[in-house]
Amino acid sequence: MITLYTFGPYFDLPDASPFVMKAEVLLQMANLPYETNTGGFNKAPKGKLPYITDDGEIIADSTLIRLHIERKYGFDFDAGLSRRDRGIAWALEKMCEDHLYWPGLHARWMEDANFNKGPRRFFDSAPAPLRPFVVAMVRRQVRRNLWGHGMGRHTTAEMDALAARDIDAIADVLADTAYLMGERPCGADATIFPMMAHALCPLFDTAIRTRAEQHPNLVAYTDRLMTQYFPEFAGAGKAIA
Ligand SMILES: N[C@@H](CCC(=O)N[C@@H](CS)C(=O)NCC(=O)O)C(=O)O
Repeated sequence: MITLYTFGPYFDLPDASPFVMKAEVLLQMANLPYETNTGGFNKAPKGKLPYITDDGEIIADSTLIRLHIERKYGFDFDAGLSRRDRGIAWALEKMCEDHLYWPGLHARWMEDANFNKGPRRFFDSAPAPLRPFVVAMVRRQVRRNLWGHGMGRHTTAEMDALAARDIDAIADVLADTAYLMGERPCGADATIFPMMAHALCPLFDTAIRTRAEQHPNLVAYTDRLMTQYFPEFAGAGKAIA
């Protein structure tokens, strides 16, 4: 049995992390039975979620989970795609994970209004006297990560401009198809859909959300895949939009 270690649902989304949602969609796409466990963060081998255990084997990182499924279970997430489309799908996935993700992280963690109604909630179970110190420490670490990546060295306006190009690129490739690369889901949908679900989360006021909302095809795609992979979250959060 596969166990997927998760943060759990937050912000009316299936998980606080788009990478965890990605791993869950990959498992569903490959039709593999799995259970989820929200108690694994402290033992995460790379200090991040998601990771899985599969018959005693530990695989940490959503893309390495994909490679593991491909290797161990012989599942081809991109079956039916040309070499060119496989390349485009992979490149868009990595654009989301290694570029678009960072302005989104900045908007949630560094802008006080978003932080206070969002990530601050992660620390609600910390002992009250320690809580302000833990919050400040983790927020400092996120700021350092943003700086280390490089995205955090830009102004907010510059980050928003870069993120807008990513959003537009996804909307342009998606066009009027059901899934990123056509009428069937491919591996990159497991990433693009969670990233769009997080970008469109009504709880947060961000330029990324505004940009994504300007693309009806992206909104419809996100709603459709939410219904397909996480039906219990379909329509959640819309009331507070
Ligand atoms: N490359 C990793 C990224 C995972 C990731 O960044 N997870 C974040 C949540 S979105 C995390 O666990 N952060 C905790 C931390 O950095 O302390 C993957 O694809 O799994």
